[in-house]
Amino acid sequence: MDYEALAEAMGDLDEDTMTDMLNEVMSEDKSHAPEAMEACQKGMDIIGQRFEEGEYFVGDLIYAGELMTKAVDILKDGLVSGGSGENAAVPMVLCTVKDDLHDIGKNIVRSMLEANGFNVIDLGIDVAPETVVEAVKKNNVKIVALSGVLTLAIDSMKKTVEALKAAGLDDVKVIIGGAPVSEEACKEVGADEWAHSPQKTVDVCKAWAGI
Ligand code: B12
Repeated sequence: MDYEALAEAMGDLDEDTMTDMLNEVMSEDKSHAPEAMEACQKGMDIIGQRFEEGEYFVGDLIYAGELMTKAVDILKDGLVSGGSGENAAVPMVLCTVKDDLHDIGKNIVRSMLEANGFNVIDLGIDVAPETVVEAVKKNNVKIVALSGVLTLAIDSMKKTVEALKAAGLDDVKVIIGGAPVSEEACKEVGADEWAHSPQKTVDVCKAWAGI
């Protein structure tokens, strides 16, 4: 498989070529799904760049979102790692933080967590810190995963962690993820862990849950 060409097809918003290539990956060898996913993300970077340069518009971003959702759908079966269906589902909260409406990355992370034995309470997008606190209390959750793609999401993540601490929920572990997240951002936010890859998220959450 020519992953460069796949990234380019995504970057060009060429749905037919992208779909054909992804179906080919899945029919040949599902274990290559992560590489195909990575290529699609590279394609998303091309799209972001073209948007910044004024070549693409918001309508193109919306279409890109639909293409990425379709890509995840096709690749899904090849993205789950090992699974642990025999464990009772561990509850955890996941959401995209306040003022951020991006949810494609969050949805990928949710699929992988669910496939690995978590009962993911997905609060959706643009979620206020108080909503996270309420959900954690109501469901007696010990793990929270926060997603954000906008630079300003870091501030919302920080406010969410502060709200959890202010509510006395100090024993709740928080992992943050998404494009602007880094070691430095993790420290600033006061989170316990950070990740870009959904696989790392799964590993960290499993270790926290003891599964
Ligand atoms: C699709 C898209 C949209 C779609 C979103 C559709 C949807 N349902 O999500 C729409 C059209 C709605 C949109 C809107 C906007 N967007 Co937009 N969008 C994108 C685009 C092209 C792709 C994002 C994406 O889905 N990537 C693919 C996913 C799979 O990657 P990901 O989210 O990073 O997730 C991965 C990891 O980060 C990680 N991960 C994600 N979440 C989590 C969570 C945890 C806990 C963990 C551990 C890991 C993890 O796992 C994922 C899989 O590997 C990006 C460009 C880019 N290169 O990212 C711009 C981009 C993010 N958008 C941008 C902008 C500016 C906007 C708008 C302000 C545009 C406008 N003028 O209106 C609005 C903002 C709306 C808002 N308030 O949120 C900028 C952000 C700039 C910045 N740094 O702040 C970008 C970077 C484009 C650019 N280069 O300018 N956008």
